[in-house]
Amino acid sequence: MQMTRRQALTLMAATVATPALSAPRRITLRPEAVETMVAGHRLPMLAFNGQVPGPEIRLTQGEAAHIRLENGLRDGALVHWHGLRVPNRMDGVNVLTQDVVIPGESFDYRFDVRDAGTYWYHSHYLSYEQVSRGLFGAFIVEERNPPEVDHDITVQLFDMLLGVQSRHLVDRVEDEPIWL
Ligand SMILES: [Cu+2]
Repeated sequence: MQMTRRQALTLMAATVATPALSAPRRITLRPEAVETMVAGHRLPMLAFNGQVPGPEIRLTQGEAAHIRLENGLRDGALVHWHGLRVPNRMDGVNVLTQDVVIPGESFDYRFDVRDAGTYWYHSHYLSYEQVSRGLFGAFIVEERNPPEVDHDITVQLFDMLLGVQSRHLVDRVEDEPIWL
């Protein structure tokens, strides 16, 4: 069966679209350890608000972002707003722009979203591990006067390389890799 591009996008949206937060003006992101079943493998993941990818953040151009990071990890945490123009102290880069948020502590990110577009947010502390375990999400800034479209959907693609015991290769780099 031939599929149109729109049909394919709709199908993909049904499987991977991430729910938007209902109250975007005051947002809390809480990273914590979770276990997720993927293709029969129980994987130790890290999730913002219990979900991988994290919740989609959707604001309107010119709006103020008030986003509290509550660290529910047993490790440090930070959030970097990839591609967004933010004040340097809000950029979420360990050592360079802020101290890491220790377990149980929180940090309030405050910035105005100046540019409409499709962005993402992600951990910037031990990101080779924390991002690859799931600490990332979509950040959409809508135009003040958005164009008319049939559908506006978000699709995020994410792959993981696992070892033979379903261990993430961050843990066991000597494992023989398998592909999901
Ligand atoms: Cu980035």
